[in-house]
Amino acid sequence: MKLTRRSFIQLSAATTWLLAAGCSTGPVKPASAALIPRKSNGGSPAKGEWIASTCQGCTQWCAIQIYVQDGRGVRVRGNPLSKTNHGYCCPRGHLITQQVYDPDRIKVPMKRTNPQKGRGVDPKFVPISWDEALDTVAEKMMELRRANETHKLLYMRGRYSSTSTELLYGTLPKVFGTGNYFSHSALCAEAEKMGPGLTQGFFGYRDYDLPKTQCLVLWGTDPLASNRMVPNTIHYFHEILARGSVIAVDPRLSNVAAKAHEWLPIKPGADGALACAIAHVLLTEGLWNKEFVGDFKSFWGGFKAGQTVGEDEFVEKETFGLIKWWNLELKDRTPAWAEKETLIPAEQIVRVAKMMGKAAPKTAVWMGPGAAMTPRGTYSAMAVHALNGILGSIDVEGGVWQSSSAPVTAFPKADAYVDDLAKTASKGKKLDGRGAKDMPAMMNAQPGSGVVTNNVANGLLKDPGAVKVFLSSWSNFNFSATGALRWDAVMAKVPFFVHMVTNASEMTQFADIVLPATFNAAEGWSVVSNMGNGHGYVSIQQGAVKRLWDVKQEESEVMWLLAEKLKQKGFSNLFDYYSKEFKDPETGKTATSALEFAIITTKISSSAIWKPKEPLKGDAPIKSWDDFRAKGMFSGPKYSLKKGWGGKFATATKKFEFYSETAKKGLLAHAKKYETTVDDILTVSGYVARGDLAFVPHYEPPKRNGSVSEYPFDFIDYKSRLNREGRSANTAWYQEFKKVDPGDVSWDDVLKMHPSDGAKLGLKSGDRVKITSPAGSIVTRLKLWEGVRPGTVTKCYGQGHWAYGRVAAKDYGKAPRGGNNNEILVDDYDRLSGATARNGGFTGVRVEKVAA
Ligand SMILES: Nc1nc2c(c(=O)[nH]1)N[C@H]1C(S)=C(S)[C@@H](COP(=O)(O)OP(=O)(O)OC[C@H]3O[C@@H](n4cnc5c(=O)[nH]c(N)nc54)[C@H](O)[C@@H]3O)O[C@H]1N2
Ligand SMILES: Nc1nc2c(c(=O)[nH]1)N[C@H]1C(S)=C(S)[C@@H](COP(=O)(O)OP(=O)(O)OC[C@H]3O[C@@H](n4cnc5c(=O)[nH]c(N)nc54)[C@H](O)[C@@H]3O)O[C@H]1N2
Ligand code: SF4
Ligand SMILES: [Mo]
Repeated sequence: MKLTRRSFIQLSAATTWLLAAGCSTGPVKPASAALIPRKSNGGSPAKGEWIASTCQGCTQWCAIQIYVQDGRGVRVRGNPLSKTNHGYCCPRGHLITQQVYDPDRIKVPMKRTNPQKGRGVDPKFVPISWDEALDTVAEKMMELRRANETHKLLYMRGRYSSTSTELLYGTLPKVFGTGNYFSHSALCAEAEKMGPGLTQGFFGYRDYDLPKTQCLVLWGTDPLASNRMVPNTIHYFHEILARGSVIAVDPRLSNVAAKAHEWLPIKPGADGALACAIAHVLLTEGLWNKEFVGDFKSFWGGFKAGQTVGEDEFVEKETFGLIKWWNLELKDRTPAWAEKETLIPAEQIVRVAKMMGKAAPKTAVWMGPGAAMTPRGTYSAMAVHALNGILGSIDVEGGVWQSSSAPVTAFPKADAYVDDLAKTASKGKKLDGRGAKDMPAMMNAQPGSGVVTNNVANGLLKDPGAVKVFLSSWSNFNFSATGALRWDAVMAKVPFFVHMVTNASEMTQFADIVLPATFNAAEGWSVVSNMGNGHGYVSIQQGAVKRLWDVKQEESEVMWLLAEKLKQKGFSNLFDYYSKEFKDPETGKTATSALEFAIITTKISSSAIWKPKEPLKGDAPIKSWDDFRAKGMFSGPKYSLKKGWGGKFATATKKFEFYSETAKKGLLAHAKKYETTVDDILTVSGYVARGDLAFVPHYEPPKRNGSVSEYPFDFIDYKSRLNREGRSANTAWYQEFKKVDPGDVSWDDVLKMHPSDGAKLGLKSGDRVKITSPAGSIVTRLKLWEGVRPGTVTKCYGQGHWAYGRVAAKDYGKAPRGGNNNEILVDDYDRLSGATARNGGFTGVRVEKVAA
């Protein structure tokens, strides 16, 4: 492996492609014509083939195909076999070609030569070989092992590719010996899972029977543009509009709100009040679903505003605690009361509730982060999701389903390779503060089990010596995390930071070693699984295009090479594990190179599909690995209804819980750990509920950072239709088409304000304005827009990069294009889940004109 850098690059570029195309695994076969119902137009008259892959531009993880000509990817479409995207990708899928060929990608490993670190400080990166880069990383890691302080290794992942992430996130910390490994999921949408979790025992993302839904309620989400299942929503949305009703609950005129029959521009953070008022109307109007919820024993029974009901008067069927919920919370939640909290007219609340009730159970309430990723979001997520319970739409035709899955083979166990040092070191206290008295983080109703991603920065600010070596991949917390400036402060102090990414974005500016990553959707190897439209599926990533630069997949290839280096330096456990346990399911052979290792792991994960022990239900059988590569995906059978009915919900009572014994169990356990009461836990964690209210969905008034007098506007953040999470802003198409986001303009970043507020402040469209919150301030352009209510301002997330590349930043490394919302959004949490708040107007801002 002694090569000059130049010959190394040439060699690796050539062999990479040869290996990817040939290797021991056979050539990539194009999907056969019979599989392709649509006419396959190439990008040009030149010959090419559609190669299956998986898009990871959002969490739908669509099965796609890339049209490849002579190794170069030129077009993208949905995999025609997909039952979830129907052969189409959303607009972001098409950005893949620009992202993979982004001229600003990191092309070779680099090391920092400027010891000083900070925002705007030039790292003075110089190119180095992979050999030198990994040698340096391994040496730093070995110093930790020699000093018995392996827990001072921190690994944080941002986005990741389904199965291969296990080799990094799952096994590196375990075998090396650190408990300090964290996923980005608490920045993502964890609070949302608490809604179905604490009522239904299902802590996951839901599926919706869009082909059969009569009434679709889009609550705090805009799935024509973001959230999950965008292509499926685009596919069915017009049909639902034509045959039934669509209701959007969003403080901003989103894409779905613009097309919906009813738009409820709710006061930010007041979702719990609206949900409870709708529940109140459904009950007082007799519109609850009798088959799911049950009924009064006597003909004379009924729900009357302000009046309690005796628990023995009502017999529930699939649910638990309806009467407790009514008595504790709902009886006083009248539409007139809710109008004051939500600013939605009482008559509209009644009208919408009746629409929902009449279409039930074919009413699907699609709850998204807008109602959940807020400081008290657990309870509003519960309240919004519980409407599905009242409507009986849980697990029925036209309703809301739990997820489906298709099989994936687990990797061999690593336990035998975990030594005593690693075992002891992994048990230490975690840097994210999960399970602290004021941070119950009770994912799956288990206190202390949820990750608190954004709190790692606070942990490090308090104890800068806690980490000596920090590895991170596919992440950009200096941009993507609220209170982003904290990350600038933290990262400037980390002694040794290794970033494994495609682009030198904000977080990379603090790196000591930069390892150029494959752009996984086009260049990586992995098996990705997800579900949608009633089917679970698995889909392949198989290095569809030729790699132009000296990049490696961090989750597999880099792990192999790093393990090799650690072995050379005296710690062989990781390499022994990878090289002995991972066997090609076809040939039984173990890997001899990094890329072979990546391919073998992909084969292992997918072998459940092409080498099943029992015939699989679902798509036609996949006959072999080659067949799987050609087709690229496999979908399981259609969702079977009423999964949880008949006492099979995974809750404490096995019923759908309107009174959550599940939440109670978790909260009592947490209180016991601190020898205190649930009331005390809720107080220190920032919730207002006391007593039994803690266990039912209820209204918690919005928590706001910043006083109304100093910061008069509620700030609303949302995702761009073109954001591939934080990763597409450096493509010209992103900038050029930015105007597709309602109210936005191309190549710019506008703060939108209601014209009446503009008039009051003497501001007009085009003015440069400073937006200031308790966390900081950013400068951008103003646009007066009717799509937001007075008192609320909104700006899309995604712009404001000061690094990332020459398109995204105005002046790379120095000046941003627009402003990053995360520099003004306050670092705050829904502490019951540990999720970071970004919605619900929890940050107050003021807006002032500055010189143009
Ligand atoms: N204000 C605000 N903040 C948000 C959000 C929001 O809506 N508003 N959304 C939040 C959500 S839901 C999430 S999930 C997080 C995401 O935030 P993060 O987890 O931090 O991930 P990204 O910002 O998407 O990742 C960016 C980095 O990944 C690198 N990269 C791109 N493609 C690849 C690849 O294929 N492989 C590797 N190894 N690296 C790659 C790029 O160099 C880039 O710097 O952001 C959160 N932050
Ligand atoms: N286009 C696009 N799609 C994506 C992604 C992407 O980056 N781009 N990322 C994927 C990822 S990682 C995730 S986690 C999901 C996230 O799923 P999304 O549904 O995209 O989540 P958010 O970006 O948080 O969107 C919040 C929505 O809630 C609204 N909102 C804000 N405050 C409130 C409030 O107080 N009440 C109500 N009712 N609504 C409010 C906002 O206007 C916005 O429409 O999206 C995935 N899909
Ligand atoms: S960005 Fe999401 S919805 Fe769009 S094609 Fe990619 S995975 Fe599918
Ligand atoms: Mo996310």
